[in-house]
Amino acid sequence: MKIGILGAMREEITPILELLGEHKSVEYGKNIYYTASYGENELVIAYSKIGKVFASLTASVMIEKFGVEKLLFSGVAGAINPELKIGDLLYATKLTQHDLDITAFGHPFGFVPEGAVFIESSDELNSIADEVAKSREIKLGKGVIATGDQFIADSSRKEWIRTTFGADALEMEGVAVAVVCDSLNVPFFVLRAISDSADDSADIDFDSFLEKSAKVSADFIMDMLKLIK
Ligand code: 4EZ
Repeated sequence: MKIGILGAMREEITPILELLGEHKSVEYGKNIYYTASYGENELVIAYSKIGKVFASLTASVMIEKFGVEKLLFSGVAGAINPELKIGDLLYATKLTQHDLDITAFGHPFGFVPEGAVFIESSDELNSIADEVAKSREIKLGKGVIATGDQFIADSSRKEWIRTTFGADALEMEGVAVAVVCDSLNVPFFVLRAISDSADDSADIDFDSFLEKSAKVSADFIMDMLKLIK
């Protein structure tokens, strides 16, 4: 099985490349794709750069150019659900674009004609995650992830995203991967470890916890890989 592992920032994939040791790199579309074998699987790993546009590009390239058959995202997120603390893990059951707005024409937030407000992730990959969490006794949350091209460091915007979409966490790439994979029929999984609470200390927390939380997410993804056949 050829599996894509995607992060947004270099810090989000570095722990994976370190664990793999030997890997090759290929440059394409102004980005670098790292390839390696891991057990029975072939891996293609990259960080897209931040935001929905770059994430869509990288997910598309992984699928169309490198032929990945499943795509796993690993990274960090801001917490919305107050039960989520820094370092906690959650995966997205469904994802939405919180900054997509043609409400002037009577459409709901997050919707454009012929699209959908929410995109659901792969049940099969989500169950593998549940299995890993159970066997390793790791606390793993799940819920709605809201994506937008904004770093949220504002409690009232965060509250708006919670009430509008029922979101548990927010970040800047997940739904882009979801839209691409859903359109191209590739099962996908989005995992995030909390780096901040998207409030007025989000910038400071993000800088302090990016590396540590990115590693929490990456380690979990590596455990999942062993169960994907
Ligand atoms: C985007 N990622 C943050 C990129 C920040 C700074 C140079 C995750 C994330 C996030 N996104 C963690 N906390 C967030 C927050 N509060 N708002 C948006 O995927 C780049």
